[in-house]
Formats: sequence, C-alpha cells, structure tokens
Amino acid sequence: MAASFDPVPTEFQVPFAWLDGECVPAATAAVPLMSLTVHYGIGVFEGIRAYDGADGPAVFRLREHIARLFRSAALLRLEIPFAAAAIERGCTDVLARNGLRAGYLRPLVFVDDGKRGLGASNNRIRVAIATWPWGRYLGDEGVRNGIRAQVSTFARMSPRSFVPKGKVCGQYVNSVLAKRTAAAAGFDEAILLDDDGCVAEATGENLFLVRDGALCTPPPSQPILDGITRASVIELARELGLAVREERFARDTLLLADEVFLTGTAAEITPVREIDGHRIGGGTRGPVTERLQKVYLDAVHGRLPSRPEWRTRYDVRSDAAERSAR
Ligand code: PPE
Repeated sequence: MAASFDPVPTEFQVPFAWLDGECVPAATAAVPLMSLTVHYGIGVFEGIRAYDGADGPAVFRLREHIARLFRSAALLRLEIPFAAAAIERGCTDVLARNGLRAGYLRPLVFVDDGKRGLGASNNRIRVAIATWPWGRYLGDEGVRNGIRAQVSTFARMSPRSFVPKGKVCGQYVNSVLAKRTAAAAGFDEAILLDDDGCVAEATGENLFLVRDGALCTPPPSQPILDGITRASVIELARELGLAVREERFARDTLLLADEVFLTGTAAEITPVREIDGHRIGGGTRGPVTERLQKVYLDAVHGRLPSRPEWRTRYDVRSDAAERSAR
C-alpha cells in the first residue's frame, strides 16, 4: 500500500513569502539543497503572532522577537545582512501582502550553499519570513480544560554542549525527540528536566506553576529559552498583584502544584491538567491560569491601554491577497 503523507492544509497556503529583502511568490522561496542549515541545523528562527484588534491588526512584541533573532544568530556567529528594522518591516509587509489580519510569522536565518563541510564559515547568510494562519497550537480543548503531559526521559539540552538561549534550528531535535516520544505514549506534550533534575521547560513552551496563589517559573540561569510570552506573563501577573518567583524546582514540586501552565507564542497560555497520571490541582484549568489567559488575550488584541509598545500596527487592504496574487 502506498504511504500517505499529510498535505499542507489549504489555509496554510498563502501567496507570498519574504526572502532576502522583498516579498516574492511563496512557491519560489526555497532553501537550496546544499544549504548548511539543512545538513547541520546551523540556522536560527523566530515564532511571532499577529492579532486583529479594535484598532486594526498588530504584531505582538515584534521588536523583542527580532532582537532575540539577532542574539540567536550571534551565538552561532551568523551575521544577519539586514538591520533589525528591515526585518521588522519585512514581517508586517508579508502579512499585509497576504491580506492576513492575524497569523503566525516564521523568520528564518539560513546559510546558503557555497563552501561545503563543517568548516565552511563564510557562506552567504540569507533571511526568509514565512507566514500562515495558525490556530490553537495545543488545541481548543487544551486551552479550555488543560493538556496531559509527560516528564520526558530526554533531558533538556545541556548548556555545556549547546546554546539553549538561542532559537537554533538544530537544537529543536531535542524538543522533537521529547515530543514524539510523549505523543507515542498518548500524551499531548513533554516537560523536560535539566541535567540536575530541575524542571526546564516543555518542547516549545516555558512552564509556570501556581502554589498558594503565587507563580513560580524556572530562572533564566536554567537551560531554557528566554520566552517572550514568559516575560509578558511575569509582567502582567505582577500588575494583577500576583507574586512571581523565578526559582529552580524539581518534579515533585511540579506534581504538588495547584496549577501548571505553559507559555509560548504558538501555545499562548495552555493549562496542564495531568502529568504522568498525576492530576494537577482540580484536574482542569485553574482560576489563576484562567485569569492570566484573559489578560494575555486582552494584551495581544490591544485591549490593554498600559502596553501600547507591545503592538506593532500594520494595515491590510481587504482585497490585498487576491489582488496581488493575480
Ligand atoms: N521554549 C521553547 C523551547 C520554545 O520553542 C518556545 C517557543 C518557547 C519556550 C516560548 O517562547 P516565546 O514564544 O518567546 O514565548 N516556541 C515556538 C515554536 C513552536 C513550534 O512548534 O515551532 C513558538 O511558540 O512560536
């Protein structure tokens, strides 16, 4: 029997991508076969969301995401051949050209063909920005009632061998191994511990727990990504008067929490209702998580007047995608 593979969903198929400084037909925006990024994972990327709001569509914390893209590149000694402002502009341009009032953005810095082999260090650095409409990363039901997670037997990559603060393509093999192993065992997501047994993060999300009304999350000294959703949640929680501690904790503390939730651009704020068969708190979304979800959605949709700098507005003509695709 012939194997059947997942097709690209039609809603992901948009007419344009941004490549090396301009919007081009998405079908022509390709990575060369001998790109060093494909072979060795030596590339960096970002994940960003745009949301529609009463004042029009806007990208959430665009400047912070592009700043992290540059930090990730610096860790690999990749020199991005554009100014941050040009890439920020590329993000809003590609959304506008595709007529998207909301969507996910995936900037990718990759190394072109040129010299071959591990020692090649001077090949052209290229930048692409893809975009597509992306729904709830861990499902509508997960956002409402919580997901089931497994503590992975794969440890979070060690900072002795990798650079966990960088959003580096090849490093995601660590996440994919944990995610696929969890999925094969019937779980929605994996939580990774560091080499010392402390909780680090999930495969594509940072982790928070709630105990006696206060939040606790692993500190940046752990091998975790410096999540922008994590930073937003810390600020918003403190504004609501909730205590937030950045502290190391192990699996037992996690299992005894009143609430656990994950944060990420794609996952937004997703509650965890069960870990390795242990019910977390009431076994569904907890009240603190629900409160934070609401204020986070207010922030991304521009309903929070205290944070105008978090949103980069852009304009879309309703006929943009159709008109330009012709
Ligand atoms: N940790 C990891 C390992 C990670 O990949 C992400 C984002 C986060 C934490 C949260 O970071 P932030 O988005 O800045 O709050 N994961 C991205 C990729 C998901 C994917 O499937 O690919 C994302 O959420 O966009």
